[in-house]
Amino acid sequence: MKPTYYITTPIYYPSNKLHIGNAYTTIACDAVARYKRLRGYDVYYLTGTDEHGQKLQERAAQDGKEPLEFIDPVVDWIRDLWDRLDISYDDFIRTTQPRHKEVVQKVFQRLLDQGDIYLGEYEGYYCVPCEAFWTETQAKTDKGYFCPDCGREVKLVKENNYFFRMSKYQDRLLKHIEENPEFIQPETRKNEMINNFLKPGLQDLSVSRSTFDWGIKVPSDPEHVIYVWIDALTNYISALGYLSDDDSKYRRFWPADVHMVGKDILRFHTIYWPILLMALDVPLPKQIFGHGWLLMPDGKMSKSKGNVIDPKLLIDRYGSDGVRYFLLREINFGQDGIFTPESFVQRLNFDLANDIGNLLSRTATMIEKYFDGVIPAAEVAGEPDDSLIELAVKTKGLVEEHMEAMRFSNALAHIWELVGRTNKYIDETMPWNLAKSEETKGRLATVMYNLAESIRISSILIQPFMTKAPAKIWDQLGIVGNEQATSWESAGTWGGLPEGSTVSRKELLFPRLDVAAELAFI
Ligand code: ME8
Repeated sequence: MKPTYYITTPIYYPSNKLHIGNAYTTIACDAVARYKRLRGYDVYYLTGTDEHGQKLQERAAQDGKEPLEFIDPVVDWIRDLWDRLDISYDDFIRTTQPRHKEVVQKVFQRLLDQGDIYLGEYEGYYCVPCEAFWTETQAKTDKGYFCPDCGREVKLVKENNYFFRMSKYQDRLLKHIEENPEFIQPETRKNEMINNFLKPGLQDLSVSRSTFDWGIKVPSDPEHVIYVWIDALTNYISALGYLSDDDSKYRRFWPADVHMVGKDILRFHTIYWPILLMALDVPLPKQIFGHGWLLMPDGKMSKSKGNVIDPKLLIDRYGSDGVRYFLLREINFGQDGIFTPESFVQRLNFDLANDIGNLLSRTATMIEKYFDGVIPAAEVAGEPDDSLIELAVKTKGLVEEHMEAMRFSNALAHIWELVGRTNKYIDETMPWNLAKSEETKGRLATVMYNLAESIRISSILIQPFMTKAPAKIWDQLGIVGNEQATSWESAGTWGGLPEGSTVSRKELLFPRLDVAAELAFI
């Protein structure tokens, strides 16, 4: 039996079309899912949409629509976005699906029956965009009451609500976090959660609302809908069939290996969610990774600032590989990073068109010219071959080391070091000179083989990040369908490229962009 790996994205609010910030998390998860599959894991990759709550109800009403009438087309748009980005998810959960609603109701009822949930009166502040409750002290400023997370004004609400006894589990959670250093990543965010939220002490959490009705009803008291975060977080187990007739996936894949989230929602995932699971006596996820923001030059992307970038626009013009590569290479995953049109066009030109695209095209051209397109056998040689080979065979291990720690940018940097080294190898060996004499034909053959072999290794290692380029490269190297020469394992050994394969130069892997024209476009 293969080892399992369960990875999740946040389930996004379909209150608007998504922007590249949301796509960023999903692309990162996709890189991990693909990487783990290549390493032989049975991967379950879950994504979906978070469809209840006051924000969505208000948003639909703005357009004069019923919630689902508004949401359905947005969800279609989102699924189309994931298709265009080649997101290899295994399941897409919508919180309005019966399979999810039934589980949420059972969970709520169980917690009510065992006394972890009780009815009380809530008075406090509510942030609709974040769907978050705040106390007077948390929300108060000199100018009024504002959400500490997003800075928007909060509403005072007074309702009869159900409450969850969070404080009962607080010490257990603190102990768990301290004893499991991998639980909250990156490390700095862990301290933030402990010092800002856990150490000051948890208040009981209001887990129902009764002043609007777009949500899952409390089974024993249908005047109340279940708080949207309790509803949403449960998706991670409802999608696996927890408490349902067929819970085989739950038994196979839970606990999750990683919940990938933006730092904005780390609090919900590292405090509410584990406590809910503890109350249900369900094992906790192994890791919650809170990554940084994708920023625009003028700050965080937001609709009101008008600085959001529509990912479909970028994909249509530059291809999904370009978008995926840029986001994973440009930004250190745990940290904030800036999207600038200049850096985007530059990376596509330098890293993709020049470095790898040109390397493939030059190599294929030379093999066609000097060897009629047939990859020749290599002869034994010394430098600079040895140093190229040494770097090529160690790159796989370095990529793996960084992928295990979600350091996508470092993993890519190592692959590009190999690509760069291979380009330098052309300058060092000067094949055009070797081609001048019959005597150096053997040396020329070795150089050609080494170039093609180094490209083969790089093309295998880029698979988690780019979905289209690897097959295009294999096509040009004549190894499409050759499982052995394209397997992940084979990237760790030199010589996997069979001599005698036929090279055929095709269209450029990545076209070179006209900087001025593209800056005008983005
Ligand atoms: O919070 N940079 O959904 P949401 C990086 N429904 N990532 C960004 C980003 C940016 N500028 N903007 C958004 C919700 N994200 C809830 C989640 S989960 C049980 C419920 C990403 O549509 C990031 O992953 O507001 C962030 O956490 C998520 O989108 C928020 O998506």
